[in-house]
Amino acid sequence: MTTTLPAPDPVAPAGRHRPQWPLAALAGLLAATVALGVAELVAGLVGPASSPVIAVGDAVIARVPESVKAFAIRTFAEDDKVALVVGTLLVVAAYAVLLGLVGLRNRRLGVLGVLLFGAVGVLAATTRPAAEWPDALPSLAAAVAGVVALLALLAPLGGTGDPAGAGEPVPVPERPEDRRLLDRLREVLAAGDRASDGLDRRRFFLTGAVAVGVAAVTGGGGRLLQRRTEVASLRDGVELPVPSSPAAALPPGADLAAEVDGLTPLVTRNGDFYRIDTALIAPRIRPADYRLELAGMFDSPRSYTLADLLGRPDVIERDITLTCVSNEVGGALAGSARWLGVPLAPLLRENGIRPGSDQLLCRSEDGMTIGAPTRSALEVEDAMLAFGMNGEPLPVVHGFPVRMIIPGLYGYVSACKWLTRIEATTFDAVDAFWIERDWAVEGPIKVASRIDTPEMLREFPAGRRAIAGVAWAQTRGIGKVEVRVDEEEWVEARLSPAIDADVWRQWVLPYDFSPGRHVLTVRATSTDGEVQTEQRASPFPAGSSGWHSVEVIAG
Ligand SMILES: Nc1nc2c(c(=O)[nH]1)N[C@H]1C(S)=C(S)[C@@H](COP(=O)(O)O)O[C@H]1N2
Ligand SMILES: [Mo]
Repeated sequence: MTTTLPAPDPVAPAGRHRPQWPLAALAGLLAATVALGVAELVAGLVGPASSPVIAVGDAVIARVPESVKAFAIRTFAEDDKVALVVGTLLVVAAYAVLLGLVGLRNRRLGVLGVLLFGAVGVLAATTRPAAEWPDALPSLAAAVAGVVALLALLAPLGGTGDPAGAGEPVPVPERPEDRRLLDRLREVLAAGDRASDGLDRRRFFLTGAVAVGVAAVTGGGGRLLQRRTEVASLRDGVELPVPSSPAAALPPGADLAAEVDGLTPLVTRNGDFYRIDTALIAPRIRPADYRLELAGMFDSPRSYTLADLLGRPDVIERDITLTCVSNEVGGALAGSARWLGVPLAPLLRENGIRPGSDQLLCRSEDGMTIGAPTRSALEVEDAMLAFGMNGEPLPVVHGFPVRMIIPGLYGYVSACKWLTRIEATTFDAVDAFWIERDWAVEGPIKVASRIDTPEMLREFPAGRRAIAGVAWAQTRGIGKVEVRVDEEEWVEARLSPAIDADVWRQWVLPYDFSPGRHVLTVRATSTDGEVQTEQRASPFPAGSSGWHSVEVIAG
């Protein structure tokens, strides 16, 4: 009868060996760093959105439930994308450590793990709406580099380089002298392991240093390449037309922010304008390649180049406040800009838009779909295709080269950025992206007001001080803003001059603060008499409502 003993475990050898698993974990991390570095380099050649980190992040955004998205926007505000990239990297790091540990025991499994990682990258990069096959290259290159790096880094650590024989039970010889021979063999092998320990470490750290170098050079080089392909420089070459219908110059003193510290400026600078979209990397469209395609329920749909749009005789310039449906009461997801573009209605009519269409399904370069009501596009004054923002071509993150703007509708049902296609259709026929996710089909902006200053819970000297903020009711205009301090009567605030019904108005109320805590509340009324509702609603599914209230401290 033969009994069997387990083979000596090469990972946990007997004796005074220092454990190898921390080095194996490090090997996994370094291999991942090399893989990501190489991926960035190839992405530099193929296009930034093909980077596996970006592609996986994009894929996550497209698939997470609304509640998680809302949580991310709430928690990280506009850093939500940074948070996602950091989160993706943390998951990759944890997976890399695991692969290092698994690989130490079983190379084949380790290699398989790296290939799986590459496959996820390939899948994410090639299933994006605008994907082309070269988008798979960064992930493929990353997988190859990852395998090479992992094997090279694990080699000095020993372990089961050849999984074929390792781990299999060795029959225990029946003759005692054979058994002694086997034991002796094991001792010699273990001694050899110990003797080579220092040497192996040196080789490990040398290999590790090479890995860090490779990762730094490829990653850094990739970043540089990616920057070189930026469209930002092309944007500078776009020459904006002079509007045939310019916006009136702002009257002197129109911007009350000049007199009140902490009040939101009347016009939001492009760099300060809130940004909400699902694109980790904003689509880069070369002006010469741009086409706007009309499709669906038109009698004679055509397509437009950027030059076609810029060259139209009916260019308008308008001040409009854009608002996000995700804005919380008192939130900052609203901004005002001077937009330059062509009015939508004549363009739609020229192409023979059919009366049966009630939805314009707008598609962006990155595959996003935004469904705007056809009636609003035709009837809301100043609904436009915008190509200019505050005197510049649209910034890349705000939709360069062309986006839609419809005053009075939240961005998710009107403001499609990187707009490449307008399909005249019906709401019955198709659901746009956010509607599939159960946001309201219609998104009229609710009457809203916000207190900017004094800031919540930041102590200021008691005495006279301005309470101030902004209020908006696009298409109707703000007629009145009232402020209540503690349980006192509502008092009407002074408003900034009315510029256009589509722009917010600043409001200011000087107040004598007694020392202590005070609760300030604001409510606005539109020019057609709708008082901002006190009824609280959260942003999902049709926009937040309720009065903005802050507790302040006068010292
Ligand atoms: N292509 C595209 N367009 C988009 C979005 C998007 O995710 N993708 N988000 C919309 C939403 S929800 C809003 S509020 C506005 C925000 O525009 P901004 O980023 O220029 O402020 O863009 C809209 N247009
Ligand atoms: Mo939005």
